[in-house]
Amino acid sequence: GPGGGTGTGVVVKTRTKTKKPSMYKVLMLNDDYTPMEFVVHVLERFFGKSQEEATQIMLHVHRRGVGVCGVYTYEVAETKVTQVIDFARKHEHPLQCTLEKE
Ligand code: TYC
Repeated sequence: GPGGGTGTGVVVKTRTKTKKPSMYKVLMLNDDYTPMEFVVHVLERFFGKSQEEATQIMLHVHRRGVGVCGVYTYEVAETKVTQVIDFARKHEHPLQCTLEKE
């Protein structure tokens, strides 16, 4: 730190400012085909929502077209998006979700 050294005459500045990671919203998109119960299941399974919370989010997306599933660091958010799209694909549903920087 200021005035500090390593004992070898080399002064090392201690950095105390830490950068908070950028946060990313995972957004769920509405479509005409994915069953409502499937979307609720996805929100429970991948986003840790209760059945009540999941139903509210699903209905919001159904009515408004898009809704927030959760907010995560980039790597976690990207993993959720991939997991949801792969899971929907496996069940032959067109459900889509995406990332948005906060
Ligand atoms: N609109 C779909 C239906 O009527 C339900 C749905 C809700 C689909 C949310 C996708 O992200 C979604 N079956």
